[in-house]
Amino acid sequence: MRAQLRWDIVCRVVDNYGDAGVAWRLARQLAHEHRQRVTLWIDDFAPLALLVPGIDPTRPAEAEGVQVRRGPADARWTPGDVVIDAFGGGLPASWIDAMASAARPPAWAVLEYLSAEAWVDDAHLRASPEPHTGLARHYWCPGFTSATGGLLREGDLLERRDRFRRDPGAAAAVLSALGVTVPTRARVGLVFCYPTAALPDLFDAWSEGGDPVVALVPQGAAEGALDRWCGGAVPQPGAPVVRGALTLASIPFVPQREFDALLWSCDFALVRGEDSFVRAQWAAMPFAWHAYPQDDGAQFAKIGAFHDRFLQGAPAEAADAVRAFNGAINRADGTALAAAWDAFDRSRATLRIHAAQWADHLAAHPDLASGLVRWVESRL
Ligand code: TRH
Repeated sequence: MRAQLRWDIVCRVVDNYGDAGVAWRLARQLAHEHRQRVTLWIDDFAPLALLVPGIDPTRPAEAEGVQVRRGPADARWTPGDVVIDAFGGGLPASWIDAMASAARPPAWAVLEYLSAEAWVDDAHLRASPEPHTGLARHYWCPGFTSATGGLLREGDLLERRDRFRRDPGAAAAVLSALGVTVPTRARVGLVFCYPTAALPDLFDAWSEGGDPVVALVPQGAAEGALDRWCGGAVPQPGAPVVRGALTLASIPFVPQREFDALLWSCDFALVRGEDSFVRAQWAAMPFAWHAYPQDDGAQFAKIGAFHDRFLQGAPAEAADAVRAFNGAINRADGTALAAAWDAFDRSRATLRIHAAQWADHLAAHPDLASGLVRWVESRL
């Protein structure tokens, strides 16, 4: 029988939805699948309220078995069994002191950013003493190999995905609930990327292309590019903008637990950050990854490292198409985008098969939450 432990997950929101999204996904899975007692301490309820319906941004809440509290600053807290510092945002000095004076200090893990780079294998589970108390913090590094901390994946995710795909009406039902009608022969793509100067060039390529494309743009994403391309007359949910072969459809931001079905309803996706990037991989679909842009261009090493793993064994033409399309998006290279899209689109059938093999390969590794639970139990 598994021990029911008290977990405190601390999340300081830097920007967008991914900090809250990853912390919430982990919290929910620990509570739901592993029956742990979980509190998520978050300093900004707004992104969480979008991801999780029913969370009231003004007050503490309980959602799907997780206690949600504002913090960690100024929060009254007594140490439990495990503390997870999501993305290394840091713990208040009062928490660290309380942990150091506890009869049995909690296990303390810093959940790192996801990377496919080779150093992650060595960095995973490395310990570093907290300078004032000497308490050991362990770095939990998500990643793509069995030497890393793995990826978040709910136990029933792939089964739900396959069931959805076997249901001939499932995708149309999801799209129609979002107010989207799909013309015959159209490919449907989710456009969830960062603001980039190149996006209007991609819209041009789609609009001037042969086969129809329906581009689903979640509300709040890529607004500047939409505005520029549409000359201010931006699409609204239920009222798309149609130009040439492109239907540009604005869709409401869906709750996180519906995000997978949105991906499964698409033929391809542009995803970003960390969580949507991972979900597109579990969706086993052709996707492009707009990595979080960093001032020093560090994202390009991450993209290269990911491609080296992901494209191993992929047919050369499809692999080149992925590199070129991702390159054009991440470099905001509008002039390269039309040709890159054509090649990517031509490779879609091959990429679908490759993506399914990749998802199976990843699913052979333990998922992140299960790995964490096992690590904590091994320390009891
Ligand atoms: O929003 P992101 O860009 O998040 C981030 C942050 O920039 C953060 O600072 C950085 O640390 C991190 O990325 C790596 O992208 P991401 O990670 O894909 O998170 C988006 C979340 O929003 C993800 O959980 C999926 C969810 N989502 C929905 O639930 N519904 C929606 O309709 C959409 C479009 C997304």
